[in-house]
Amino acid sequence: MKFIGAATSSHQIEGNVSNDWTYFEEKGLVPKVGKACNSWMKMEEDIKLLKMIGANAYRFSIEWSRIEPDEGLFNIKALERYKRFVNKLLENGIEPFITLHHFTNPIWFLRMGGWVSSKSIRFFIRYVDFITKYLKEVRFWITINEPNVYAYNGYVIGVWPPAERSILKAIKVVRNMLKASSEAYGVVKSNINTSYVGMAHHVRVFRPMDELSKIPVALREYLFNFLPIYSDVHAILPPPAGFMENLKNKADFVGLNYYTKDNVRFSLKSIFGEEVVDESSWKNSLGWEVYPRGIYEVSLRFSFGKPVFITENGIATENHKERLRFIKEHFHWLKEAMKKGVNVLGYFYWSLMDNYEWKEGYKAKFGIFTRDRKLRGKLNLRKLWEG
Ligand code: IFM
Repeated sequence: MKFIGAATSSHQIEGNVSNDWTYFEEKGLVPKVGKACNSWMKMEEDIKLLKMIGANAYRFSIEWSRIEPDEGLFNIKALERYKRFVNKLLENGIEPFITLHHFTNPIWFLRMGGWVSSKSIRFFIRYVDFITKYLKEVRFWITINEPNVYAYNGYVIGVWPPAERSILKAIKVVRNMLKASSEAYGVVKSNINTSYVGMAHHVRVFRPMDELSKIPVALREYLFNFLPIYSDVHAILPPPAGFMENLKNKADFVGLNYYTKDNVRFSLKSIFGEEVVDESSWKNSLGWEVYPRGIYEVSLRFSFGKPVFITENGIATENHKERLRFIKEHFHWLKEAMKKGVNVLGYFYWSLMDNYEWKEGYKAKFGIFTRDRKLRGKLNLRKLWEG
């Protein structure tokens, strides 16, 4: 495997941001982020951490609200900060993988209707153009992270900003994000012709509890897993996000964020059925079932013949030995997928250090390092992969 490293996102680690999440913090919807890991001030220290774990790649995101705090007004100083960081990574032999959108938005963007509005595409493209004209040394770009999770939490169950509950809006959000990503692909390519561009998709294994439960599983499988990836790799918008219309560009690779398996039972209360907890299974500290074989299943099912990056995979635990076991078992199954022909080019552990886990605040400990950058126990990703 060529690239091995860890992943983070701007809102979760940088600290002192002002965006739609901090706006909804004030309304009491989500926990306060505060200083997070203070990475905006200490980015360079994060490079030392990456070297300690044998990483040759780092996936992180750019905070749109820092770059364009007011509509159309770009903050070049903020972009220079990222550029210095990128160059430091490269000097240290670490390949930067930049995510352009990882859940958070500038407040003005939210006021303009956010991702529900069709104007969102134009706004996003302008921002992407500004970034990629300037950061030409970066080859690997992830346009948008987990549109399915973003739309579900923000617009279906309303537990994330902007706290809406409308299936119709959720569909518009997914549609606009997929269109924006496809257009962004063209912009990145025209600014950096050596670039490699795709999305990061959250995928789950869904297990039906019995024959009848195959119905809600099929629905989840289609809407949550299949639709965004299919659209990304084929440049076609399937229903209900579209009418099979063509998009502008196809992704170069499939990025998969894999964490867990949901056991699903048919229920008259919801077309999506209900989740059933398997008491005997291995779970992370948030109660998510740990199912290492799943990384094999999703890689086989969703690679669509494209190169694959595991853009996220991780466990919330404070137990170092448990984290080691988690990584080893996922590596085992990833190698099995490669034996079956999946072209896996890279793996990113989530996360480099404990950080702000959205609705859960700071209680989930996904980090190899703690929030104050202490190593939990010896861990070298490259050696674990090769061993
Ligand atoms: O922390 C998140 C990340 O922002 C997106 N993917 C899942 C992670 C763990 O929940």
